[in-house]
Amino acid sequence: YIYIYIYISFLRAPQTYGQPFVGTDSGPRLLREGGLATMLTQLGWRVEDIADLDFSLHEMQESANPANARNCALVGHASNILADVVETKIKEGLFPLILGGDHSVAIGSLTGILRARPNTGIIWVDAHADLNIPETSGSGNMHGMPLGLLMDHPDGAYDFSKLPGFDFLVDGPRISPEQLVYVGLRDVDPTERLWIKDLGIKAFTMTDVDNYGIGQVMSKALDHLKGRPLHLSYDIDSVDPADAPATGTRVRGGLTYREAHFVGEIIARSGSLASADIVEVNPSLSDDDGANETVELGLQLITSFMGKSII
Ligand code: EXY
Ligand code: MN
Ligand code: MN
Ligand code: MN
Repeated sequence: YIYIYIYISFLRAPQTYGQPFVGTDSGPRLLREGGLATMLTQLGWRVEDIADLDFSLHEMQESANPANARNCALVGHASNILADVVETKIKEGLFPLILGGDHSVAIGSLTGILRARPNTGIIWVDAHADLNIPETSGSGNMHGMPLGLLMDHPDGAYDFSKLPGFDFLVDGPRISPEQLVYVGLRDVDPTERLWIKDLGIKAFTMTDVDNYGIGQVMSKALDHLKGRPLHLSYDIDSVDPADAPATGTRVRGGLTYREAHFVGEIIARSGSLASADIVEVNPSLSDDDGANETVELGLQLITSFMGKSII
């Protein structure tokens, strides 16, 4: 026999500065303590579990915290670190599994992924479009901006030289609209809606899930990205708050427990998944039961997209 081991590298990205609540930074620790490594080993993966990435930044100027891009120096610093680690792990032949943290971690993970594999297809499973930039954001929270900042716009991509902490992205990789598919949208801001239409981004909302069923939605989504290595960015708030209460921006009317698993299962079956993030688990925003349920859901979703099948 020849044994081929495929390694996953968990990258624990305890980022919480992309949104206003404390607690999102404990997501990675709880997923790990919940037995993630064992669950993945049982599926046949070899697992590399490195320590939490250290995103601390000791000196910061007041100007690095503008109201329209809160904590941008901290988010930029973390993104720069994560981008380098993700790029390195991919080039070493590992599958990076990024445990967030809030969704601003995707700025770093996508940058690393695109440097290593520019033609990656991105499946963004989320209640939100995360397509703001500081100039369009109503909240200034950077977890609502990862795709907006990295998207290549016809009138010019975002100019990172004006955003403290983001110099490393001035000539960084950009996402072209056809590389992205949304699944699960139900809370989209007016400018995000305009951009989705103008840029022609493939978007499957909850209305589409109701109309076609999750099976057809996913087959259309995968078809749109055919031939590309896939990155799955799984925001736990895509799932209905009944099953995922411990998260910062709950929106009713989300994916059911089974729909959420089906998304993972069918992506695993495509054989093209090459990297993933799971984000926005925040145990401090719910009672203990809700926190445990949400962490458990996160673990189960990871095993689904990493290849667990029912039989
Ligand atoms: N669109 C809103 C904003 O930009 O503030 C809400 C963003 C929530 C982002 C969450 C994590 O996906
Ligand atoms: Mn998100
Ligand atoms: Mn979201
Ligand atoms: Mn419950």
